[in-house]
Amino acid sequence: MPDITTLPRYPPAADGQQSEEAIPSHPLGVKPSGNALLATWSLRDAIGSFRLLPDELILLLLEHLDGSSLLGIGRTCKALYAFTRAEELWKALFVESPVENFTWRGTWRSTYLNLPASKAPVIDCSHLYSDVLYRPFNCAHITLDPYVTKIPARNQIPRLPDLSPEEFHAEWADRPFVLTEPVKAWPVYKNWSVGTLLSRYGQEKFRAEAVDWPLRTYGDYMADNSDESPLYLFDRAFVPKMGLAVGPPDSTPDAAYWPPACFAEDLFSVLGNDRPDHQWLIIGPERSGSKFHKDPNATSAWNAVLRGPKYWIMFPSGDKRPPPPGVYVSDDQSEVTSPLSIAEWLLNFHAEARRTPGCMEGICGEGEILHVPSGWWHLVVNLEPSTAITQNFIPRAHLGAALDFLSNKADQVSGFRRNVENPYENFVNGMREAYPELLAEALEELQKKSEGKKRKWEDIVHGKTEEAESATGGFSFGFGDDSDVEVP
Ligand SMILES: O=C(O)CCC(=O)C(=O)O
Ligand SMILES: [Fe+2]
Repeated sequence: MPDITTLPRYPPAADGQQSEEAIPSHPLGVKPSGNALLATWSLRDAIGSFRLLPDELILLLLEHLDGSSLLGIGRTCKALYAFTRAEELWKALFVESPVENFTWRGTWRSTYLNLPASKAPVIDCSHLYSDVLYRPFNCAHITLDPYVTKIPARNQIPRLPDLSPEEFHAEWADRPFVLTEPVKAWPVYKNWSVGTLLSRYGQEKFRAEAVDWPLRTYGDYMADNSDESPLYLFDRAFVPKMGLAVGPPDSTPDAAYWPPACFAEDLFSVLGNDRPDHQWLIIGPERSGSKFHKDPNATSAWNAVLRGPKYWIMFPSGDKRPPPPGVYVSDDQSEVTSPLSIAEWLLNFHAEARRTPGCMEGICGEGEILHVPSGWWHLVVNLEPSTAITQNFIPRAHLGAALDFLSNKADQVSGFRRNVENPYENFVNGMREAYPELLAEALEELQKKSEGKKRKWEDIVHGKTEEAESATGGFSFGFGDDSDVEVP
């Protein structure tokens, strides 16, 4: 019987053919559902009443079982055994009840059961046809190359040696770019490697999504896992944990790193210790990364790669622009939904994204730093095991956006300590003291924007005012685009 190894629902992207040899076969031999069409029988025939349920539902039901029940049901037949090998089940069990001392054993199942990976039974499930079981395996093994090479010239994120603060504020605050020079002078760029970090901080715990693991354990995980969406170390407390000094080298002689001059102005610094989280250490294996999102509180960011290049794909946002292909947002933009994993997004949406106006793409290599302007969507994937530092900041060009966010999206404001009761008020007070002119300009800009919206609302409800009519030279009913109309 021929093998249909490419899933109909996951066709190779038009710009990137996945060769069949690139993806090894599933460890239990499970095949994509399409193969069932030509099969004379299936392991699924033996699962009794479960046959009536779609695979997704079987997996959902199994999510309610504890470890020993999963082992038990897995002994009843080969098909259910294959279902109980789904790594997401064991990852959830492990993360729900963390243990203090454990050894990473290559898979979540082996780690949870504390058994050597070699003890996991290899049972032939080659007569099971299931996209639900095959998909995560497929996504964990696609080659990234087709997606991150042959970037069309019009999409290429500009690359420059360095920028002065004046150049940045005048021309670049709204544009992504890569700087190739400043990070090369950082001691952390020169001295950090996985080896040096492990020997100095191996026992120190760092946050990786929902778990806090010693760096040594995370290193073991990085070196040996087959996760579709690898656990990503993202620690906001690394500066005190690692005892680092951060600051300009002239005033901080033992500085480990410092923001490049063009990013040095950060208006959130007026909040002192009451500012929201703003610096993170990011470590992850190849294929780890960040799904599409915009950075918090309308901040801009820089992301400096110390080891292992990152591929970035970015889109501007705005009232009249849809989110990137494959990304869905709720009306108030508070909820963002996109496909399960980065690999799944690449397989299904990358080709369309590359053709979409506004798309910017690039690779930020070791010793380089990338600028994420306020409000831009971005998806990032590590092309090799990677170490990076990121910092969020408010440049003067985006003060208005930050004030607007803090005052009008108060429910989406994030990263402040719980005892900071009114971030907007604190920020305005701090700005009034330190930069009164900048604050006045930004508030005036916001006032104008809000009057424009009010006017538009009035126009919709009451028809255009005479003044507005004469300005546009005629009557229009005004329902053409109400996407940015807010009730005053
Ligand atoms: O390096 C990455 O994965 C990107 C991080 C990022 O986008 C963020 O910190 O907001
Ligand atoms: Fe981000």
